[in-house]
Amino acid sequence: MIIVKVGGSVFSDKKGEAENFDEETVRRIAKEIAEFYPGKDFIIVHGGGSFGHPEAKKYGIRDGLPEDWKSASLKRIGFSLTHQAMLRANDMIVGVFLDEGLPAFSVSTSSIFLTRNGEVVHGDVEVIKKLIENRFIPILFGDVSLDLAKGIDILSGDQIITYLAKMLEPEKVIFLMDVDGIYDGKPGEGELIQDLKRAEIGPLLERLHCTAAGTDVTGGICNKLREAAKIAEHSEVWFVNGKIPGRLGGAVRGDGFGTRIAR
Ligand code: ATP
Ligand code: IP8
Repeated sequence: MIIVKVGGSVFSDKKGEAENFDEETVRRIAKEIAEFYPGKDFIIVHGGGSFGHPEAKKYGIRDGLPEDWKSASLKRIGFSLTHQAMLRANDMIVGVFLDEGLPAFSVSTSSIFLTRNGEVVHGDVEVIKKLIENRFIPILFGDVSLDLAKGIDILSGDQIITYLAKMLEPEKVIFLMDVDGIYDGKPGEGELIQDLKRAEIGPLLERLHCTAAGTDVTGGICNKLREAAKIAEHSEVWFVNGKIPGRLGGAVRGDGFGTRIAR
């Protein structure tokens, strides 16, 4: 089984207008997956991109539900609007996969996961296992979540993958991003790291100043790297450029160009 994260930076321009969607890239990703399916099982998890992040930020979903009724009422509306934005992204992605003849099936994240401060504490993986057994391609997504500590929160696609990797022990996890992999510094300034060891992730986070919060509601590359360190206990991990044809296929075969964390 291979888990592919289609980053929000791949299917949309996160700095562009709200809900912009790069259909051509998603179609090419679906075609690359079709080269390996049904020989291999896939689970797709996509991120928020220009759909979930702006809404989540606007309504301060990560701050949880406040005590005061009036502000909590507005947050509840924002919680649902953020989810609806994610459903629209998911609908477009699932639509493209179906169009390419792949049996994609949408799994609404907030209906099967509960979090505590953004970390999964409960997940109904039985549904996902059964979908795989019946040869579907489940498509999950970063979403809002009901949270045991704060009432409500955001669950990143990256945290979902950590949980799935622990429960399902996939052969590989492939993160598709809009850059060639993980850089030792800012992309374009630092060097691309092709072989990353799990033990090197802590010092890299410090070099990338990952103690400070980023602009992304789920923490951007810092969150991804922290989760990758946990995922690598269960699976090989790749970070490749999802905008460039063939990079996903290369990671699936194992001879790809990008960053690899061996198990
Ligand atoms: P989403 O969370 O919406 O799904 P995503 O999974 O595509 O998005 P981001 O959280 O946006 O990923 O992280 C990828 C971005 O991180 C890239 O666009 C890249 O420019 C940026 N980035 C910053 N520092 C680094 C680095 N050292 N190595 C790789 N990418 C980096
Ligand atoms: O982009 C975030 O998921 P991510 C989901 O995978 C929302 O971190 C709703 C912002």
